[in-house]
Amino acid sequence: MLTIYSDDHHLHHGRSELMHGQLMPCFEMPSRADHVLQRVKDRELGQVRAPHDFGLAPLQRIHSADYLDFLKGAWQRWTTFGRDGDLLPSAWPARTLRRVMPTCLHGQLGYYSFDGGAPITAGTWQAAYSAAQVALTAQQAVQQGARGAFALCRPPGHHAASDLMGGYCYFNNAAIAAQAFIDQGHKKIAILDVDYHHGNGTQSIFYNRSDVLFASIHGHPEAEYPYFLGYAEELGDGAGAGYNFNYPLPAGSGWDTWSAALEQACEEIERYGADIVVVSLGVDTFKDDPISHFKLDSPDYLAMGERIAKLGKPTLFVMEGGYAVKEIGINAVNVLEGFESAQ
Ligand code: 6XA
Ligand code: ZN
Repeated sequence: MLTIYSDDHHLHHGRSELMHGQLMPCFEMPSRADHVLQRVKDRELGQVRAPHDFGLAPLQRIHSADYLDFLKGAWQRWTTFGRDGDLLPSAWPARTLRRVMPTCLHGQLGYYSFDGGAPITAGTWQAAYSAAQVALTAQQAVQQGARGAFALCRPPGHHAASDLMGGYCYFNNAAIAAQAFIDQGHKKIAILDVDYHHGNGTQSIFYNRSDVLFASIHGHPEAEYPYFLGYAEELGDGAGAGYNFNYPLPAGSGWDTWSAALEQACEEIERYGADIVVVSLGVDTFKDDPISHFKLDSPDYLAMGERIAKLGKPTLFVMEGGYAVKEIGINAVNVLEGFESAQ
């Protein structure tokens, strides 16, 4: 399987995030993608290629122009304050407040975020831009006939909404790729999100649409980030009614519980009759993940890939979360090898 990868992800390295009442080093770090790349090479999964540059137009299909402008200029504005730490928001337009657009940097940052988990650093724009191009280049390979392709994206994307960053995400790489398939003539795309966390950004982007089905298996939002979306009763709205499927599972879920949810998600995708499947591939479902609470083990990821292959559709894998850095490569590449083995 072809892998698309850009070294530009090293330009984004957030210093700290708030966890357990303390500022801790960010779990989302460059070595994550480095380990996945190393495993791709060690296992000789296939060629590794750099992305093409498709420009901003495909990003503008998903993200608002004002959000893109803000993100592009935020670091430059921050440096005019003489600061060099990460740029992080501290207030958001939650209930009782108005969704007005302040003129100052911090007010605008709160407007364009839903949490304090997406630090902006000097290289964030370039890294996130390149990650989107990685997704688009892998999308092009599938569009041109590949059975599968792997977009080794970092930073990840599935929490990013049309004009919101959060949860380590800036651009929704999977959504940008799904939209590119639609713009290139496909009628039905299924996004299968297997990351431990609900892909709230992806759900929100396609919630009113029937041309992109979204199915997500994740830690129950009653107890897990992102808390405020990802419940089973969220089934889509308007034209999108009946095209959104959430499978929230309790902490401690292992392969038996998880694979039963995968079976249900796959049956919905089969019923839908998707032309293409886009997999939001997070491996933070792993038993030793430091921020998550499922119990999948490394061989389970082979079985995951095999089940996805049984859908029999051209498939684009887009890297999302996974923080057990030592095993992230094994687990992510196991999904791809499981997919490849089930011809
Ligand atoms: C809260 C946890 C963010 C989770 C990010 C993630 N800071 N999403 O892995 O898939
Ligand atoms: Zn995650």
